[in-house]
Amino acid sequence: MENKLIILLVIVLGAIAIAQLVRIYEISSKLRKTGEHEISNRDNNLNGRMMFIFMLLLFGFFIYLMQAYGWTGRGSAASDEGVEMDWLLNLNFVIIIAIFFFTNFLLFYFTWKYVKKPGVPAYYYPHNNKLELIWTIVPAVVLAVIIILGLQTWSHLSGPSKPEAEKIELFSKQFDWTARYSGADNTLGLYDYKLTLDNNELALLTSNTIDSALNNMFNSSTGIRSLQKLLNNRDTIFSDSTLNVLKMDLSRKERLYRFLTQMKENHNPKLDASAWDDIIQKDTLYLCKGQEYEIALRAKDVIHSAYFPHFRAQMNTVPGMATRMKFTPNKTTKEMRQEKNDENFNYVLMCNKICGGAHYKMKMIVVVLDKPAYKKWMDAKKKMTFKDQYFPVAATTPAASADTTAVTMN
Ligand SMILES: [Cu+2]
Repeated sequence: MENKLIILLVIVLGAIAIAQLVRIYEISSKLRKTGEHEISNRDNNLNGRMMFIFMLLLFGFFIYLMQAYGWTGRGSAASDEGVEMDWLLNLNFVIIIAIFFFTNFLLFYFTWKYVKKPGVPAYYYPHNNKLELIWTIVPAVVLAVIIILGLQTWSHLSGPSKPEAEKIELFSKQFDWTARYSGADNTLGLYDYKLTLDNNELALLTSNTIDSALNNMFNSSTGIRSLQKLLNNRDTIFSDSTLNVLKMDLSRKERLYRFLTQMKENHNPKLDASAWDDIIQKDTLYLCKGQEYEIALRAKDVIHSAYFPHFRAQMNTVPGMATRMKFTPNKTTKEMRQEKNDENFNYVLMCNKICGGAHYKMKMIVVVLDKPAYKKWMDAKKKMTFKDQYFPVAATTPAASADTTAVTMN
């Protein structure tokens, strides 16, 4: 509060001071008997020279900033795709910076060199076809080169990944990330949002998870059975509005139950295996140097954006829509720590879309390991698959078509 008052005071006093200075100048020029609009040669020369000095300061400061913050301030890329993208970005910067220096040099140098001199009239130079041609064709060619190279890079970076790419899914919700590795078969199991349960946060689709969802829909404390019981209970009298809410809830759950029954009928149990061996990983995403990753992206609630600044990779995650990206990390965390001379450095996956109140902390640490270390980590992880974690007793082969009411899993 105090600070704001002082700032306001400084602004007001500054404005008054400038007004007073202008007044003094007006009075003094009246005393000198020259009009305010007549600018002396001395003033002209001074302004011309100051323009030139300003140019030197501007260029000096620009070069200093580039030095201080390292070229464009991004640090080195940590993926093959990032290196490619940085090359293109650097080319753009070289062009932009060269033009920046060239045009600003002309602007300030000419103001100084062609400062008004007594008795020299301004040179009238209305048109030059050659010049017009040059400054149309040169930018057109440069732009065409930038666009063609850009399209090439974009189609390469967004194109399909190689068959040997490891498949990972990133599941986003307010406000965290969950990774799902595709396991030994390198195939991500299917999913359906209607199967979302506490023991199936990612809504993976298997015979057992369908049963589990059916069971929950029917038997849980807020399930169809208890709702029916409540509504049929003659001893309890509900108000009309409560009755409406209960009936709507019941009909919604009955509809979902029908969907789930259909899902169960149409489900091919052979697909279970691809979901059972998936590995669900929270908090830290482990990746392997030199391994290409094909990342499938999902959102549960609102739009998020998966942003890996060091890999130069970013893609929106959209509810109800499958998006993807790919990249190949090319420096381990250890190597990057050495390069940056920072023992605490970590790669990071951030949400780059304002997705709600705690958006700012929606991130995941990313650790890039070398091949042996990654294999060791993965081998340990393979002992705790989705099945091991949540459905340890479930059948791996075509599930016995369990009677839904007999399933005791909650
Ligand atoms: Cu988010």
